[in-house]
Amino acid sequence: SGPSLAVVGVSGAVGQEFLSVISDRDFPYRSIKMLASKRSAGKPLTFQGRTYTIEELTEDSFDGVDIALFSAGGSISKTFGPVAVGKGAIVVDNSSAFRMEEAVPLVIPEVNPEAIRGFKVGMGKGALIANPNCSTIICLMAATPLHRRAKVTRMVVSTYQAASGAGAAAMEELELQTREVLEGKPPTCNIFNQQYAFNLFSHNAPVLSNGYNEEEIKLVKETRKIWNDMNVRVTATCIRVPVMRAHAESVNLQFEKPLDEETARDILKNAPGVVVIDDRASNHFPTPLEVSNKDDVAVGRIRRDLSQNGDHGLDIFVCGDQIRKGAALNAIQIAEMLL
Ligand code: 2RA
Repeated sequence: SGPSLAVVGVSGAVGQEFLSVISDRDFPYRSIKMLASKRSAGKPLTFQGRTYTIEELTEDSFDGVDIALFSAGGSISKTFGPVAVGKGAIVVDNSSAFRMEEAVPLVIPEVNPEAIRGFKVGMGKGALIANPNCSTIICLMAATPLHRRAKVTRMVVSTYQAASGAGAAAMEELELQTREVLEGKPPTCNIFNQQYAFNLFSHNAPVLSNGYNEEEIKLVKETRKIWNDMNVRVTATCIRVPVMRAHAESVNLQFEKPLDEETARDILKNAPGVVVIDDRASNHFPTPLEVSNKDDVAVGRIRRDLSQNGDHGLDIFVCGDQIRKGAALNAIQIAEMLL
């Protein structure tokens, strides 16, 4: 029983994580189609004891599909998302293609579930729901519970983004370069145009005329849409760091109402999908390795922003698995809300 699923981009890092999360959460499905590019079509794929053949994504891939999970890049979503919707499927799209469209809900289930109230499998028509960018999800999982209490007026984010955000090939290249550098060999630079191992650099997304890159602008725009607050002031600096699959983010928050660090810590301890790691005595705070392959986002370094007067500012440090909560888990949680 359950919906008929399609996974678009099943060979990629997020596509594979969709399957892991479906298994981990016993997501119910009547059938599941494994869809990918021509390059992967025909290959066998074993999932939950059954062997599937990966099918090439075509316009006919969505007949009878109830929920289509997309993570195959923006152009595939732009081309095939509307096709799937036209066939009556509800598309959960991990790309940025439709996130800022007025009619498209941009959803983090713990943050703004009301954005997809009424969306249900079998509601008689297709729909498209957008999964936010990973750095947005990870940041807002921690910032939103505080925003709900004291209303964030300004947020400054510095991100330390993992290789996985640039895909499986970037993770492989980081590993390869690390070996090469340790062996005194020149690093292989195919994915990024500079050495990644033992280095860090400004995020590889295109840089706009205002000097921000697209990753930073996503954080600004997606935060405003998800919080439904066009006045909140957000700025960001997104950096790529030599870490495999979990993003880290330093977040400075300015509030309309006072919010002291003890109250903030209590709010975060009770926030869904968040775990507090904030042990000053042992200097133990969130790390990418500690959140990798886990569902929860970890937050720590919770402290009053001493550059602000009174209790109107907080600094926090957040880590979250980019492939899981940053992409696949969030999408499956959205799909669970459609059942
Ligand atoms: C990145 N957020 O980390 C992008 C990919 N989703 O590069």
